[in-house]
Amino acid sequence: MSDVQTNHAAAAQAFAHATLQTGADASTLDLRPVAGRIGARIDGVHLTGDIDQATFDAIHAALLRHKVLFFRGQQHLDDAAQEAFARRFGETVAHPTVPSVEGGKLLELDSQHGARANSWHTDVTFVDAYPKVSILRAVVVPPYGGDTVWANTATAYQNLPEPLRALADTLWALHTNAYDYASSHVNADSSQLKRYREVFTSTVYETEHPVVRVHPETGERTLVLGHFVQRIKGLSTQDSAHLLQSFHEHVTRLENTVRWSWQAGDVAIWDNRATQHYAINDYGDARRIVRRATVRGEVPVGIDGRRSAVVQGQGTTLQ
Ligand SMILES: O=C(O)CCC(=O)C(=O)O
Ligand SMILES: [Fe+2]
Repeated sequence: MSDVQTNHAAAAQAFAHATLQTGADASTLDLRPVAGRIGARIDGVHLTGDIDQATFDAIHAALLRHKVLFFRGQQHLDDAAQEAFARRFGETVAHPTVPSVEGGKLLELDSQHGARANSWHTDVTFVDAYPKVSILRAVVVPPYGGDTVWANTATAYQNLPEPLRALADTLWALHTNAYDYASSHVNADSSQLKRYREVFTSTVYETEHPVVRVHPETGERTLVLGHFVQRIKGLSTQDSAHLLQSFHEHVTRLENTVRWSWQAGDVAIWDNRATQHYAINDYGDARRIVRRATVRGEVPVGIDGRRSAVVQGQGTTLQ
């Protein structure tokens, strides 16, 4: 079987599993894939906190299958309604260090405050039970640029050459919010970014995760990496950096990604246990504002059954 066939077989299996779990059928949605391995657009759905259960279940099943879903024209959502919809997936959580938008738990990323997430990451992996689902709403969109790209960390794992996959299965990595901004951000010394970093790291968190986790809903294996990784345990800094770079190149191969060009009122929902993302910083001084709701996740479990462990900072109870 070719790699592509293997992918599709695995995705179909995961989907069958998800369908079984939720009793939903994503085929009831007006859904079209946006790229080959990740991402689908859904039309004809009005997202609200009280969306009917069958539609919600279909969205949930589609999310597990496609990893990121895009909805246009959701201008009716305000902060409270965005959070109410997010609560359908579980308990919403505030960011551990960045203050929320007043009155709720949403995280705002405003380009004028230095919040430009132009580095590959999975959200909040410096805590143990990092978010399972993130829901992002475009509030202000620049006249050009500012797209976001997502990568599928399940297909990235499946498509690793066998020896690298076997190695990944054995590895653990230390994640921290006090990561190396300079290595991942151009102009990291701008005073604005420095201020943002000060807030972001006001409490330092460190957590050890398996490099490969078993997805609690689909049973798929996914890679747990991205810019919060400080190093792979048991390796020298140099060996760790080389190996991380190899995995990173597999995760971010263009064939393994989907890119979304935002319009105001768009909503993107991603399975944060099976993706990484990157917000492209190519819009100069133009304003770009997005708001994110996050849903509490599960403590990752590696393929040997071991769970992630907090090294520093609060664990699951206070994220
Ligand atoms: O600005 C974006 O498009 C994504 C920002 C981000 O990383 C996030 O919302 O988690
Ligand atoms: Fe993010």
